[in-house]
Amino acid sequence: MNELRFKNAVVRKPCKNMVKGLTTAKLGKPDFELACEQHENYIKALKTCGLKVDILDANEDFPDSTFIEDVALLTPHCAIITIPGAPSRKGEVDGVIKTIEKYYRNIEFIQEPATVEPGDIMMVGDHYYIGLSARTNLEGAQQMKKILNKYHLETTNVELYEMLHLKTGLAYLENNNLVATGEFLSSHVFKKFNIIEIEEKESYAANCIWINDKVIVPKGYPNAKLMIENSGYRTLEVDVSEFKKLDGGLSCLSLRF
Ligand code: CIR
Repeated sequence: MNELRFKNAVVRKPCKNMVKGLTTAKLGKPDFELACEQHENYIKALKTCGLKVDILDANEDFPDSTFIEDVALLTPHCAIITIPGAPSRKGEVDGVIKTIEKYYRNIEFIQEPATVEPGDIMMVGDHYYIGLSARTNLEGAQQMKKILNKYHLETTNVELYEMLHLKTGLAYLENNNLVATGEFLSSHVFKKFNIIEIEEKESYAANCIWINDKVIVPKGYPNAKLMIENSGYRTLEVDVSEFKKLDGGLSCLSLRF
């Protein structure tokens, strides 16, 4: 058993304008009604893992705003409000801060010209891996490091070559177990972990989430699910096909702390 426990999650309902969200997936436009249904099932799964869930209203001004993970990093010691790298996503954080203030006294802010999307940040205990991507720049990683160091938290930068975000291809399941796929399989940075290797055709399932010794996995990736179960975890499956159409995965849909 791991000593880390999450108690809370914040999610934001999908908006009708999600059909205009950023994507490279070429899977067609998401079905809004189905996305809402899948989002409700996602919330149920979070609750099954023992979390209290704050559900924010949809924000039609920002098509990608349901991917709430990218506007803040919530650590056990502080909250860090970020600046997304995608121009259409700047400003998404308004409306989230009020909820974060309910839970945090230490709130820090990333400042321009830095950009950081916490889809690029993976927490491993007191250590944070930060992906340098098209969305998170070096200035962003440096500001993150400075803030995290203040709270005795360390960082390591990881250069990204193909993936949208660091956690598009990685998920830390505690107890030194790391789910990985694609470009991260050959990265020396992650050699010290027990790697649970996800094959290319199921690579989408590398974005799964550990919550209090359970792992939420996307529906439709049986080999990945089995490998995670064989590593000793109970899994919960949630269908997120409509969010996949926007390059989003399970982790992107919530802030967990
Ligand atoms: C975007 O391109 O920004 C959204 N369509 C998907 C964001 C996914 N977020 C994440 O991986 N943390």
